[in-house]
Amino acid sequence: MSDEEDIVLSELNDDELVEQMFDDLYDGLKEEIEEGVNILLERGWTPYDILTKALVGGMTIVGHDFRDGILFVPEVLLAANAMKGGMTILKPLLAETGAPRVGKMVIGTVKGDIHDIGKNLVSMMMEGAGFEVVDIGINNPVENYLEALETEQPDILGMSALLTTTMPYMKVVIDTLVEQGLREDYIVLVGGAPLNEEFGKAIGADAYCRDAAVAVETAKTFVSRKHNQLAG
Ligand code: B1M
Repeated sequence: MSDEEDIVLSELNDDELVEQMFDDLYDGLKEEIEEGVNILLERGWTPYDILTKALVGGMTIVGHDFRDGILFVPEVLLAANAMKGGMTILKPLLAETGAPRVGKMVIGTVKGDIHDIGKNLVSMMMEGAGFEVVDIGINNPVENYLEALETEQPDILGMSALLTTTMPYMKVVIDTLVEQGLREDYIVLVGGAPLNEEFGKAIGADAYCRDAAVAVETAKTFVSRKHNQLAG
């Protein structure tokens, strides 16, 4: 008999439950993750803490083992799917802050890249902080960004890339904005695990954002600066 079968999530204390959620995320158990999220919510955890401590914490372990060749793509996909299950529950709650709309952002993962968990997290956190977010998804060629910017007229363009092979495409997008005389119309924020501040500067972005929380803070700073400039 395996111990696993006997585990009743609601009987675990908070620390044990989070540990168990790490295991369940690792094993791609979506229903268990959803149950764990709901239990933590019932226990008064904030959606933000559940997201960062239980889900992102678990995904970090998955990331390490993927890097080290212990997990493979199918397992990682299952883990990502389980994480999405939890995020679906948290998303409306994170957005429910009642904060006034502070700005608008178009965000998408660049061409050749299908990673979207980080981007989705940034979107959720931005919404939670009162931003309107238009998510144009994954694998976006420059045309998609231009179209969305034209239609949506956001304050911010956000781009995400998780591969060293796709991150240079961010420069293609920024260079095209420059060519078309549009660069100064938008605050350009970039993020993704392989990027760093130097890269952000080198490609002409306004800022590199290490994580979703930094993205929110950076977006707020730049938008209020822009509004002050317009007012002044
Ligand atoms: Co991919 N993958 N993957 N993968 N994958 C990485 C990125 C990798 C580092 C794994 C590894 O080898 N250690 C590696 C890249 C190596 C490199 O480029 N140097 C890699 C590889 C190689 C690949 C494939 C090529 C594997 C293959 O097929 N052989 C392939 C590529 C597919 C493609 O895109 N064309 C591939 C596929 C996949 C899956 C489909 C299986 C799955 C993606 C599922 C999905 O996204 N729906 C997947 C996953 C899950 C990962 C890891 C394990 C986890 C990524 C993740 O979701 N992290 C990843 C390893 C790792 O990063 N540790 C890996 C959690 C997320 C919350 O963090 O995305 O960094 P992150 O986002 C953060 C910040 O970076 C920042 O805020 C977020 C929240 O805090 N941020 C932004 C991100 N975007 C932002 C945008 C902003 C601001 C902040 O704009 C304003």
